[in-house]
Amino acid sequence: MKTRITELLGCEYPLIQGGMAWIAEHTLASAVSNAGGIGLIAGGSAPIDYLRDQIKKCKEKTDKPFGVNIMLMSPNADDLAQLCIDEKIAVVTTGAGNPAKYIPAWKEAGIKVIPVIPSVALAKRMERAGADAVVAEGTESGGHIGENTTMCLVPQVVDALEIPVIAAGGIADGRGVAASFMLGAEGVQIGTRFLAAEECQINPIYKELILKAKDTDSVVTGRYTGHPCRNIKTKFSKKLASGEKDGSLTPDEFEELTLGSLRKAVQDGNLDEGSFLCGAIAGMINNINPCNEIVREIMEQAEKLLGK
Ligand code: TUI
Repeated sequence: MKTRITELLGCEYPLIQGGMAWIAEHTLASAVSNAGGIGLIAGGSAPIDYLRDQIKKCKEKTDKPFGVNIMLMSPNADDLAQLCIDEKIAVVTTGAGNPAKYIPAWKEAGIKVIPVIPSVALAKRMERAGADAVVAEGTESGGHIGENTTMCLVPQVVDALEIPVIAAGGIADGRGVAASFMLGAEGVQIGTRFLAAEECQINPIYKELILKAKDTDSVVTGRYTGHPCRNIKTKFSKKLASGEKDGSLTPDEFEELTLGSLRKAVQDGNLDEGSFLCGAIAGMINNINPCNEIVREIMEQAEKLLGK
């Protein structure tokens, strides 16, 4: 399936793995790239030495292109952005902010730049700033989200831009890919489906939560802090949601409770204090499979539906 995205990134399939903080490390990223997509290593809030080591290990596991996601709220974002240049990373995606100040240097270094955006306004700013493509991410996504849905956001971003658009949020099989293409997207970004990949290194308790999730099992917490996040319903996320709703948790108390909660979920499987981020599509994910099977199955189904 050739689009401007496969051409831009030099990959077989127009499928990018989500740059999930604490989750997207070299084992997962290299497996997705080896499967013909674009794997991403998440910089998250990691120290620079961690990301350098992950990039080195990823290069050892794949000779295909892979990328790095820069989470712009990270205090280390400047250093991680420079590391991508030093390491000659093929593609950088960004989240949770406006990456305009980094784009000239990334472009100068030959890096393909793909900001993740939750609105048409930001998409237009990114195109003007020199982005090669954007990921239009709907509120169905896991983690830090905007308000608009994939179905509404993607065609509006497609209409507003000349550069290619990658759809994200609520896509986990070939039907989602085909639907995204019908909306005008030329690629997809998929996160939650890869939580149930064999190569995904998260705590088994996290994978079990994804496999058991029903359609109604994700909840958005933290709107009142300005950082809304979609996660799986657990005792902890329900406590956050009710504290937010009834006012028994102030935004500051909420932020304090969630500090470090991604690591507690991903590494420790801590159901009492961990934030298990996941997209609203988790209810459709019922099997653990290797990345090459996941990617092949999704793309074969999409190609069939699109009559290719
Ligand atoms: O970034 C994500 N998803 C994430 S980041 C993350 S780690 C985190 N931890 C605590 C608080 C916040 C994040 C977990 N999940 N997705 C891409 C995304 N970007 N979604 C929304 C945005 C976004 C929001 C505002 C992008 C740009 C933006 O711009 C604001 C501005 O400066 O104009």
